[in-house]
Amino acid sequence: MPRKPIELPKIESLSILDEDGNVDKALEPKIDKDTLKTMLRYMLLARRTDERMLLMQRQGRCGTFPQSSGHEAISMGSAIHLQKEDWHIPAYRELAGLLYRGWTIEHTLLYWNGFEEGARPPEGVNDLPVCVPIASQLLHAAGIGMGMRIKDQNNIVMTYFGDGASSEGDCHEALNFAAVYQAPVVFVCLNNQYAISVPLAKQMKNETIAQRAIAYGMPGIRVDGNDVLAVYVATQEAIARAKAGEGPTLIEGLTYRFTPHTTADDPKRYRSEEECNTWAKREPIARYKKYLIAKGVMTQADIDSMEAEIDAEIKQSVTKTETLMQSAELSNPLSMFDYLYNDMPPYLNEQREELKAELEKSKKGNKSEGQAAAGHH
Ligand SMILES: Cc1ncc(C[n+]2csc(CCOP(=O)(O)OP(=O)(O)O)c2C)c(N)n1
Repeated sequence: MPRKPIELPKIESLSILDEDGNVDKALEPKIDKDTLKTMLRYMLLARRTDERMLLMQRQGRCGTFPQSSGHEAISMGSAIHLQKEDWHIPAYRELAGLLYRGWTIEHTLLYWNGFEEGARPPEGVNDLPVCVPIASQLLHAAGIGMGMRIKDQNNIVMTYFGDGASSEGDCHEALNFAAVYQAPVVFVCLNNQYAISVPLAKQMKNETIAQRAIAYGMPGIRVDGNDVLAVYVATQEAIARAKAGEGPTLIEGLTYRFTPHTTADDPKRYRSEEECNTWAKREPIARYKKYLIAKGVMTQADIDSMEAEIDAEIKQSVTKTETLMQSAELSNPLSMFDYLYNDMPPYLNEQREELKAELEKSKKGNKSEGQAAAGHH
């Protein structure tokens, strides 16, 4: 018996808008002006919120925060296609898409300050909240997609994960199940080339993440993740396949994290300045602005006033949320028990009662300390 090569599908890479803002006319998608502007608006809103969150963390006004600067094109170019009944299932660097889906700056601040209310989806969308346990959201996405297929619903699931997440067992199980059940799921990998300090080459031996799609029996593509038009096109094609009953797609967006992993990280210990500078030139928002101006969709003055509006919106939301965080309803630590179970297991009930008693005791203690202090004066 002769040895014969097995023919496998080819994996493409796609780039439409280069880092200088030049567009490949043959590949340029037709997008109406309002949609083009909306994409810029949410990319900018995410970027400015991200920068503000960093400042707030440094001032002690916010907990540890994972910044999303640099990831806006992947998030926005894909989320823009979603209808309300579709599912948006993020990890934690999809701020642009979250804001577009109706999650607010208030949600963001509450979530990263440890308030459960920040994980409550806005009215009218089917989304899941930010997910920090790496790759666990992919199983939810696959399961929801399988459910849609069983119920014959014509919606899709768009889910996101990092390059590090792609080495988790959960990711493998989700991709395999989604393929076997032809679930309408678009798996979008934000390949920013590092899992905290671990570079991609130390956790996988293949050239691209997209090529893993072949092994699962689904289409895969690598796109320039800093090119919102390429992401737009690849996700549009994937959604069309999912809606036609042709199952899931794996999209790898090659990008870079311009910031530390979180506010608790120092990337200088594992990345060179030269590398950061090279990638800074490939940043997604600057090239998109150039494109919009060259196309006559917006002027620089239009963009400036959009940015000013966004800054005012952020300022207002921050003030409102900080007031809310002082309110009695939100600052009650007992609320941590409220959102896990419908019928709480007895051991958690016990813990709740214990905490309640402790809180009352310390409240009384504070009062008498206060009285004692007042007495001294
Ligand atoms: C199940 C699990 N294991 C470990 C961690 C700790 N952790 C937080 S972020 C991270 C790296 C994730 O890297 P990647 O998937 O590439 O996403 P990125 O942060 O680069 O966007 C790890 C290991 C976690 N959150 N969840």
